[in-house]
Amino acid sequence: MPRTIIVSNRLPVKVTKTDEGFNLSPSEGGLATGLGSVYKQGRDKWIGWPGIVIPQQAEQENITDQLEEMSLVPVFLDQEEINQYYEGFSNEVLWPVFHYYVSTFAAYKQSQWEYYRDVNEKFKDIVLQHLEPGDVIWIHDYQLLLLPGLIRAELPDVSIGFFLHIPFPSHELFRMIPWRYELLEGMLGADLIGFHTFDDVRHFAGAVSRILPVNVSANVINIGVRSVVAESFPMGIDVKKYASLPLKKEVKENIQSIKDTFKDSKIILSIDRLDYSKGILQRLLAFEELLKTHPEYCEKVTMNMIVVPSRDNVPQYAHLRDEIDKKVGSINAVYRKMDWTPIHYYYRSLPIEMLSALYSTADVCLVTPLRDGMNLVSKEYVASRLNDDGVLILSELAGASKELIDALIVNPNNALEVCEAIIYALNMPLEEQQDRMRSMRQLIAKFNINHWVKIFMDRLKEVKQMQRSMQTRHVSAATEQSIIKRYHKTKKRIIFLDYDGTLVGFKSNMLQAKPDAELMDIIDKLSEDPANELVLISGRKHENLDEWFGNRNIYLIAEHGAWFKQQNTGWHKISGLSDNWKHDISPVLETYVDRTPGSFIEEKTYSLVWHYRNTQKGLGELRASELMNNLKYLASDKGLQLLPGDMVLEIKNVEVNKGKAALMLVERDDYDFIIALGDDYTDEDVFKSLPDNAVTIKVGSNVSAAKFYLRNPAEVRQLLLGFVEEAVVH
Ligand code: GDG
Repeated sequence: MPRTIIVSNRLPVKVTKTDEGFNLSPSEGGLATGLGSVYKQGRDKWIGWPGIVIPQQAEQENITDQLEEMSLVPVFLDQEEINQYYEGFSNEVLWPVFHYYVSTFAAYKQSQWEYYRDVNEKFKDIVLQHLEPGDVIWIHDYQLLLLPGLIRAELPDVSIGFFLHIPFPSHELFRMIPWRYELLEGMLGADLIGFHTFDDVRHFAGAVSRILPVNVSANVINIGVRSVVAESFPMGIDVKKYASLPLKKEVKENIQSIKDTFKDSKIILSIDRLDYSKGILQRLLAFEELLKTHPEYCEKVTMNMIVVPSRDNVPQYAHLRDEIDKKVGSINAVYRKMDWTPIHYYYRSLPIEMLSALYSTADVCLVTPLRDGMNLVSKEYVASRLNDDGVLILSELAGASKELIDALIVNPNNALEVCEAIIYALNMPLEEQQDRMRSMRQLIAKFNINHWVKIFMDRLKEVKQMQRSMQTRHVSAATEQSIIKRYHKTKKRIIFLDYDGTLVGFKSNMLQAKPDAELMDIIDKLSEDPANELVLISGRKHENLDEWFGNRNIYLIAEHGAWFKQQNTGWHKISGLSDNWKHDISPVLETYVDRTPGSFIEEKTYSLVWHYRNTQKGLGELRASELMNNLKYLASDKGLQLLPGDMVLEIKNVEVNKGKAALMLVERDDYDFIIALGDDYTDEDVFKSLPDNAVTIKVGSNVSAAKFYLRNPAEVRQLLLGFVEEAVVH
């Protein structure tokens, strides 16, 4: 069993200083509660900050020893690091931007960024000190976005999972952060990146594809040899723990005392960490609305409000606390009766036995964050309802609302809607409460915390295996040498080279992708050797290939095989084909050009191509799939093939096919070395048509029928140079 090394900003325990020494207690917050019971299995370790600044070396050692017994490893941070990395960059920049509070709170300070980077480095050093071969690293949350990349730079093959516990914003917001590239590159150091919801995955993939020059297909991001997968893993809770707590003696006593206190009054529960994203003030407004517009509920309903102190050194949090104090004070002052107080407000952390009693006694749990990655309080409430009664009111902006669809789902900014939901909840018949609660209980029982850990870890293993199988197909130095050796041993060779994406990179204007001097030199050297038949096989127009390569000693195949030109002869096109279909297809394509700025049509002899490389990101892809759908039936009626390529959609006669063209040439002679290199969909026909002993090489890392792959045109050139340069030696 490989060890898992969990890394997060905070350890799951909080260290506090007492007269007798140091005291360790569980820390609050979703991550600590969620993973706290899981990591203790096996020989796993958890690395993180212990929640206290300890300047003395001797005291640090003392704490390290105490933590070691619990398989915990501290990362000590000094006060300035806490101010700048944690309170500054993490909580004044990343937290607000990721929760869509961008204009109000985010301020971009270079020094905070530098501390953020340095503290991530510090975490990296400690992770590396404790790492053993075979360990799997699981990094958590927004404070450590750079850590996966820093570890990857040192250990290219190690398994790294990353999980973001807060929402990932739309790229429009994310790109406002000055260090957007560095942050994304840091995250992409992981092999698997997990989020709570599918919306977060889409936002992340959208940001990566718009901000970094990498290839993203759906939720897979290809960066060189590594494919990184982004996926949603909605986090669950320790359901058994929350379901068994109400049976404990201490909890039962708490339940009784709450019932005695509130007698006939119904209880609405509100529990959060102090945070503006939790919508605490908005919730108070909705409750005030209820008391104002429905006075019949006064004395019949009480709100139990627990706010757990958090980040109160950050000015916005201190301000929020004051605002909550004032609002609670004013509601209580206006509506209080001699023997009834509308809001029982606690600004403190409560022991779990009290928390469980509060969940058990609440008729309604009001969870209305303005943004929340998941929200575990809502799930804990459901898990605590052993009689299947009680009503959960849940914000549609919490990740949990995607799963707990039987809650009363509300918009937290709409005080009237929340107020009506409270009234509906207070009057909900028991049967309806039980129907809703049962289905939510079933769901959270299945998708519990162990399930979450298991599916994340299983998927990480799969991703790593996928990467390793790609790596074994990558032309390594040894494979390259063996291909070169085989090349030199053979006497009659045929070499098929695709052009765009294989010999040269893509350019925004296709005529800019001209062959450079190095490429011409390679081509000339290869074609000088009388043992070689060099074939350039491209989808480009024959006029274009003729202009660039017409006078070279090579065989040219243009427009996917519609045109061909043998050395020292003119161009021929394959006979018996019709292009009458263009009259019907052209007008359709033109409507797409009119609707999509930046796109254009290229006309070839037997094909029409719709190019969308220079259109707005996302729009081109959307239109291309619309166009595919639009032309599906028309194309098959007319014997045409729709070929999606790299930012193009080509419509061509089915008979024209690079595979057929290549096969025709291969069958003309008895070759003892056949090699084909190509990067796109149309080259797959070549790979499939060639005999088994052919060396087929895909350029880029997508799925392919080729035996090997190379990453980019530079690697292709290196291999070809190997053929010609070694010729001198052999
Ligand atoms: C982040 C994301 C995501 C609360 N009061 C007390 C107490 N708690 C515990 C609750 C719960 C946890 O704190 C709060 O978890 P949330 O999920 O509601 O919120 P965040 O701390 O903001 O967590 C969030 C989470 O990460 C996990 O990925 O769901 O969206 O923001 O477990 O029970 N615990 C104790 N006393 C209290 O007074 N002992």
